[in-house]
Amino acid sequence: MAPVKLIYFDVTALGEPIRYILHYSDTEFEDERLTSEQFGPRKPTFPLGKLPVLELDGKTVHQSVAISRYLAKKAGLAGKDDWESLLCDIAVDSILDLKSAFSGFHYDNNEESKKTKKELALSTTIPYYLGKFEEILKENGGHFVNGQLTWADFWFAGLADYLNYMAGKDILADSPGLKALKTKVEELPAIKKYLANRPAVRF
Ligand SMILES: N[C@@H](CCC(=O)N[C@@H](CS)C(=O)NCC(=O)O)C(=O)O
Repeated sequence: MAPVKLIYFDVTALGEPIRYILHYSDTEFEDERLTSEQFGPRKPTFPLGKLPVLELDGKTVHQSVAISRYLAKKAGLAGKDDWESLLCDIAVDSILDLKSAFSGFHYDNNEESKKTKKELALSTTIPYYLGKFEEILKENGGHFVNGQLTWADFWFAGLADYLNYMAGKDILADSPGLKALKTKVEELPAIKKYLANRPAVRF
């Protein structure tokens, strides 16, 4: 069988949840991490010129959420029926909405509007989402979906450091449920081993 390869940048961001799922499911894979210099000439070779990209079964696929959902189904991390699978999708899309609140200011090159957007996001949208997520976790035994570990938990835990990096602070300081979930995922033996050996990352 052709080897599995994940190609992403040498950062966490959209690649990290996929790495978590691959490690958790004990999938042997090459974790290729490109610098921006290495990415440039290879960009046209990727399906939409973007990363992450996964090579498996001799095929190349892209889109981080679609890749995660596919791998999660195979790993038993996508809920036990169609309904729970929908709940996982809702949670991941909501986590990505939260991420958009951060990228909205972080990638703004105008220092003045960046500052205004950041202040607004950190005082309104971000606490709103974190508060809602805390409620969901309380109702679901500390997980996003029905008291069980799913790929939604991996998405949150895998993205959290990137969100902290964009905010420039610990955004989970007042969110004990989310903090505990992040720790729970990081303490899973396969994830713990991966994190202990992970190459140095900028975020
Ligand atoms: N919807 C895509 C977005 C992929 C994406 O925007 N990737 C960024 C890195 S996070 C990228 O490849 N940027 C380089 C470029 O667009 O040239 C996904 O979730 O995979």
